[in-house]
Amino acid sequence: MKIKKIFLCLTLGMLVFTNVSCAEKVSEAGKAIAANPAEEKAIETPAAVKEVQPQPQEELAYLKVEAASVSGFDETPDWAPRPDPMAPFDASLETRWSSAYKEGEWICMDFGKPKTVSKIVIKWEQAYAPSFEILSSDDNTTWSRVILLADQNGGTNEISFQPVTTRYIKIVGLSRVNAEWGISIWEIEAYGPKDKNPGELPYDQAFSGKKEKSALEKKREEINLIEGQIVPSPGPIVNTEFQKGINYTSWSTNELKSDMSDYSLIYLSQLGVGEVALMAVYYQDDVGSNKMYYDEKKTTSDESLGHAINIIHSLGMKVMLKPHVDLVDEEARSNIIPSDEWFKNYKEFILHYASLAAKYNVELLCIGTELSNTTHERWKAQWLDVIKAVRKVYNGPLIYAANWDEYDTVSFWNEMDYIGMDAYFPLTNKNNPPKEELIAAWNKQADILEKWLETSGHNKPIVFTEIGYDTVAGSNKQPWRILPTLASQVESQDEQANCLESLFMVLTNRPWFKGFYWWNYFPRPDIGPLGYTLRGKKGEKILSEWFKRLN
Ligand SMILES: [Ca+2]
Repeated sequence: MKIKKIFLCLTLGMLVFTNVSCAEKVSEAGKAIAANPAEEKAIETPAAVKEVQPQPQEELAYLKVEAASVSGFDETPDWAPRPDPMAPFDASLETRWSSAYKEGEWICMDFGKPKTVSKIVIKWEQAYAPSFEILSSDDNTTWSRVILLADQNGGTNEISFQPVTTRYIKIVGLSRVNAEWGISIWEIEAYGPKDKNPGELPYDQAFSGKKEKSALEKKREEINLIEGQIVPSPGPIVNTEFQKGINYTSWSTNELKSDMSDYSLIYLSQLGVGEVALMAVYYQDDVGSNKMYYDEKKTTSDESLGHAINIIHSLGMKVMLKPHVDLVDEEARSNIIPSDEWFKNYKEFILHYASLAAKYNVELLCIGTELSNTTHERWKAQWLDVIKAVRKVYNGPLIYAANWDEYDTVSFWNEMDYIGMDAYFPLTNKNNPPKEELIAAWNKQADILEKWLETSGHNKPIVFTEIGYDTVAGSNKQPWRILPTLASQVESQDEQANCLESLFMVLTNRPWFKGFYWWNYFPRPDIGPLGYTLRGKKGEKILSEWFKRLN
């Protein structure tokens, strides 16, 4: 974890500090400003700033926060954590505050009475604020600026300053690392001189109920990864095996090597998950572009993938590596217009991941996802060339993830070990249909697939590389859709659970069906209630019961 220490002290009424290189980054302290700090955005230049060595550290007491309030909450259906202003004050890196997607969002902590504060620690989620200010107030109305910081890099900020006696402290985001996001914080800790804060408990005792390590933390300690070593596979995926999978999705560089991700993978292994699909996402500007590229802010790094694969293998689970191409303009990847140049670049992209799969003992490689416009007969020779090259560097089985409306035009199924489908087939045209109707719908769909296997002559097992339903009423009607907004949706854990149960009930009886990968699970445990994830929901019990029963 990145730790940035900022020491600050007040000399002759003026801020002085180290580790902050330019004068523009800090303003004068103690200046009363507007009650709505978001309105004051200008970064002030102090008259004079003198760098000094940090003062010797006093013994500090942890200052317990009694209450908190925030300017707003993230309302994204798939991503948003529970809207709890106290989430950054619970000593848990599994809970966080995520703001509305605006500038100037703030979180305010209330100590319940005046306390003397000299240090704030902020543990940012990946949506950090490069510039932010810390304000103090005695009445939650009139605010004074304690410090303003710019050019920060997220991770953990440890901010020390001359003690201020205050009941309220507010942290105001002044910029966002990604303008498409809000700002988000796992934990905030406040400290002050021990002699000025009598009666405060040490941090550990303030959260004595949390002192006990969680089962996930204990299990993580048992996993001993040695740097540079690659964990062997627990065994190949064989043809007779029912793949009990989930898609484990991250759209950021380092998330898959975080402790949080390790805990989530342990959690998944305890549910009975047998296979974890990991994405590697490259970006292409639009459907007509010939080139897909690694995005340094969003593509999961090879190091993070390697770490996650090692953890998954340590837990006895297997891996499907599933590279994706996402379009920057958010058009569907199924509309990509291929060319020989596109295939040349695609081959390079997929060979990179074939090599990574070989290196880390990955059990199944998906050579493409929902590239409908590239997989029909017209481009068969190009795909055969890609597949031949992949087989030279990777010995394990291959699968292609066809979109639900694409599978019958893919020209290279004969070269695959499995027929993969992202199986977002519409089931009924009703909200919350009775389970019997969902079972009937799945039987009808299974018959269609069975007939297609017979008539096409493809003697291969089918695996659903993706299948999933939002946790909302009507999710079975168009399971592929992306929810527009939270506000217009009605939660339905029942419909999601019934869709999953009927899938199990029907397809486990079809001998050609060899499993599925639920879309989706996140490394974060605190994902919003309406999305595809099953974490903590009714459907998860069904998933776990069936997974533990199968094989
Ligand atoms: Ca927390």
